[in-house]
Amino acid sequence: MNPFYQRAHFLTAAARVDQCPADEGREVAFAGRSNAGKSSAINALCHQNALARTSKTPGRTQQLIFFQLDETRRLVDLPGYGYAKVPDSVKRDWQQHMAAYLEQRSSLGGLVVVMDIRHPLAEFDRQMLHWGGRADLPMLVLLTKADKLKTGAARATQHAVEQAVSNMAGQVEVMLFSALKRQGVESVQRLLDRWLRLDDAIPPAGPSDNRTDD
Ligand SMILES: Nc1nc2c(ncn2[C@@H]2O[C@H](COP(=O)(O)OP(=O)(O)O)[C@@H](O)[C@H]2O)c(=O)[nH]1
Ligand SMILES: [Mg+2]
Repeated sequence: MNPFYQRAHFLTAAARVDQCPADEGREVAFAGRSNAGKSSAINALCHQNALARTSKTPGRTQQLIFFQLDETRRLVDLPGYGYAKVPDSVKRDWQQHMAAYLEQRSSLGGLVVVMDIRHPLAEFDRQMLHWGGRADLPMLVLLTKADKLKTGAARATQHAVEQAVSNMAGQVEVMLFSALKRQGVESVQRLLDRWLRLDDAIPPAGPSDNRTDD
């Protein structure tokens, strides 16, 4: 258990970018198509069952949900949309808001794009990675529901996605994750620590002045 992420709690929801909390401190945003497993991933990372509501019905929420970690740090659950049947007006509205948020938000320290490992790099995901790259954000592709594949197949998908994103602009990492099995939780937390600038504040477990890998 990581007590820092465990203290996450709901802060506010914003229907529009100008309703977001003050652009201060540091935050990390999570994006993903509905049903990709985004809420489950946020819950697993924060060791909570119902922080971000999970649902078997692909979502309707079009809000940015802010979770407070401490005085200056936040996680943000970005709105996604379903597989098909989204009216063009909704898509356009969403695109305007996401582009504006990713480009303008100075407290944004990184972007996590959550993908169902069985359906990675959909149009939605590529769009997010494109905007994240344009905004010069460090990014993480989180291949979740890894428990649905055998280890070899999961690793093969990870490599294929790594190949694909290496051709895109920006710094993108790719990790395997399972909310169900708690796979990848600590690796993601370590990355978020960096993006949230926690690594300076929290001393490592061992001696900090003479770290070598021996
Ligand atoms: N097997 C498995 N199922 C998952 C995992 N993460 C999410 N799910 C399931 O996928 C569905 C959608 O998850 P949810 O977190 O609500 O997706 P969201 O719409 O992206 O927030 C739910 O039925 C979850 O139980 C996982 O790691 N493994
Ligand atoms: Mg959700």
